Amino acid sequence: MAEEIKNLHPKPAGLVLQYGTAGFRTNANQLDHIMFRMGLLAALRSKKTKATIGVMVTASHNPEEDNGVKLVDPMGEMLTATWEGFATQLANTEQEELLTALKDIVKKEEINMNQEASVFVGKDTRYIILAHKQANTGKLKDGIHPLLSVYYGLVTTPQLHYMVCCKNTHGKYGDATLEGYYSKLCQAFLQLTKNASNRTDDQKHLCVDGANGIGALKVREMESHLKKELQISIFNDGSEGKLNHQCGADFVKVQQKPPTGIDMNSGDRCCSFDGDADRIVYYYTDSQGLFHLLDGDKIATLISTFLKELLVQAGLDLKIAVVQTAYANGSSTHYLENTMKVIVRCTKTGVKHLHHAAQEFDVGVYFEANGHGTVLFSKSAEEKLQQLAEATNINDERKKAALLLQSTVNIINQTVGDAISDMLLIEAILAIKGMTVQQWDAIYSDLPNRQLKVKVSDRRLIETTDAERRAVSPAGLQEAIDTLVKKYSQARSFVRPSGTEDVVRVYAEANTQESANALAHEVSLAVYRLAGGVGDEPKPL
Ligand code: G16
Repeated sequence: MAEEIKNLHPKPAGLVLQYGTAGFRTNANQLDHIMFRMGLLAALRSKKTKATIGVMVTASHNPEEDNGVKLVDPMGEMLTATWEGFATQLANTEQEELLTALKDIVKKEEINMNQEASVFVGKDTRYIILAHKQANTGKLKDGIHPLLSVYYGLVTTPQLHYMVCCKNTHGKYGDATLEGYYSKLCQAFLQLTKNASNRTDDQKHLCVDGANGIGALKVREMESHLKKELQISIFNDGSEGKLNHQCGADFVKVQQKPPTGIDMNSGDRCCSFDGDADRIVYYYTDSQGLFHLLDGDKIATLISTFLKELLVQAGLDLKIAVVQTAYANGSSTHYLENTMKVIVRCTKTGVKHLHHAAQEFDVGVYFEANGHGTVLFSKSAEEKLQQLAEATNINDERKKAALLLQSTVNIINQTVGDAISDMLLIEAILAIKGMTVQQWDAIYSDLPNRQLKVKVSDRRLIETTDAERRAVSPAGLQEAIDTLVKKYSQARSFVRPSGTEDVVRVYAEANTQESANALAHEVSLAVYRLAGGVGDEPKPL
């Protein structure tokens, strides 16, 4: 390992950063040494796995002044937990210890340093928004030998995950190019929508809020492949507004209102991506001007209903499950378990946790309420599907269902939640079922809910258990939450430290919006008082 790296991109003394829910995220000015060190770690991970590793430079839903970086493992999945630990250690090693810390990883993981490394690098539009961040790409490149890497330039996060998987499956998953990605997904979309009865241009129309991020650029690139079967009006394409500011999936979900910058008429079907296009939520306003949100839970319900019906028609006995987090609306869990009769699992926040839980089933549909999710098909489920689609001795109904399921597999980006792929799947399902966004919304009614953020001096003081549904520290907090929840009907509340922002998140739901707001506020106050709140006390909503 070259001695000269010792002095490159020094770490500010004392700065401590954590590889969080989705990599490192903080103000872009603090990331110089992180980019360099993650370049080095990616090269080591590649040598260890003898596969291509991805490095995505993004801070997704965070405000424009933040940036971040995360590593992508060989099958396009999130970095494995042990290596998240190495990433945190490496990030926090003081400069003079850097070489020793790297050698430690090499020793612990028994890495053959003669093994070639291969790294795919992508970035979202934060780089072009703030000129000084150009420097960060340079730092990353310093960590990875130029001959060992492929720079994809501007891509969405899920596109980079997809490329890594394509490369490591030697093209079996698809071509590791943007053109390959668009043509695989759009061909599947066109195959699926052949099964829809004639649709008007209005029915084919969708408004997309690009969050002023990369998603808008990529939807434009893809549009011609859709042959006008989906007609998209793009808003917040980055030409004017600020990234994620008053727009995008996170804003729409948390604020429960439409983004600014969108021109929507009552009844129009609309969706919002987040800054790096790995999340999507749908919405519309009704004739009374009332806003209706169709979040990750409604998306999971639509997709799992569609898949379950097709599995029955195809006569395939495959185990299907839906994976959610504590943020899932109580009504969605109730509907899935009691009406749809599917298995429901709850995991900690972070798609890496949902992804692993979904892998335990033949068909695992996983979605966070914030719109981050996808569907996983086990290898054996895909094989059974393939056999059925090729069978000659089955009736037309089974054959049709098998072919629809095959196209569904092809439209989905199984590596990670992907706003573009999810959008195409949802549009195809609505088209095939001849369903309006209002009919989809009416499947069940959400319990009113509210999310808030509380600033504390050290959010690590809050520790949770039971898939983040209960707080074990600080002392007295869970008891306070339990007492508050008892005051309201159909109520539930929990708190957890964010892994992407320096805040504690508070979630509350109850039978009325007033109660959900009041409960969220009271729980925020409890967090503020018992967990070292900073700044002003939370005010009632
Ligand atoms: C990331 C993760 C998501 C998570 C979200 C918020 O999303 O990929 O799984 O739900 O952060 O996490 P937290 O509540 O810990 O801040 P994104 O879209 O920002 O990459």
